[in-house]
Amino acid sequence: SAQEIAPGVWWLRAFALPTLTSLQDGVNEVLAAAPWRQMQTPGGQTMAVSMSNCGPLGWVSDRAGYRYQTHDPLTGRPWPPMPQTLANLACLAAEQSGYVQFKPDACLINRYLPGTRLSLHQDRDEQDFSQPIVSVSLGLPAVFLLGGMARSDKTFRLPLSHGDVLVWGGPARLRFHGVMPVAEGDHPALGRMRINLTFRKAA
Ligand code: MD3
Ligand code: FE
Repeated sequence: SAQEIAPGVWWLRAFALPTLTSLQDGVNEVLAAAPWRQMQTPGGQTMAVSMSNCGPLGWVSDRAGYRYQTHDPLTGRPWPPMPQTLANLACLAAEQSGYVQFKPDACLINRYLPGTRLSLHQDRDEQDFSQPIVSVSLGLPAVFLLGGMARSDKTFRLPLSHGDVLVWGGPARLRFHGVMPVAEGDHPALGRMRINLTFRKAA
């Protein structure tokens, strides 16, 4: 059941568990075509999080900046299609949070090994901020940081578990957020990693 934990932020605990095996199959299929890679920040640093994408658009970062593009820079091919189970889950989670007809065109897949963190940032590379973002957490647990509209605003901690889905829209869409370093562990389904699927309408 969806719970609104802050204006526009919905937490659907264990929402992804019933479809877990088909989600995992979908992710593995994507990774076979578009393998994990660590992108470069515009400043030239290697990002700690490994990434891949599926769907018509994929999020990329390099010396030229952050953007969405139709082709995988690693393989030169279009990003693999978004598996139907992934798209369906994102659409259903958005709907249960009051965001009707969410049709993501981009799914960023993030991999966190123990010790990996994601520093506080805003998601602002998309065209239409009236569209929500849906995030699915799999594997090792993580503490998610939810800030405000300014980087200096106080942050709240959300403990995210395997199968949890978060939906961010409306007044929450441009809030700062990040992920604390993932603790060491060995998850029964995914081993020593956390995977996050982030569904967005980029164009
Ligand atoms: C809160 N990924 O890839 S997704 C990202 O767990 C990213 O990998 C995180 O932040 C991860 O950009 C969390 C959840 C998320 C996405 C957008 C948000 C949280 C958000 C926008 C506003 C507030
Ligand atoms: Fe983000």
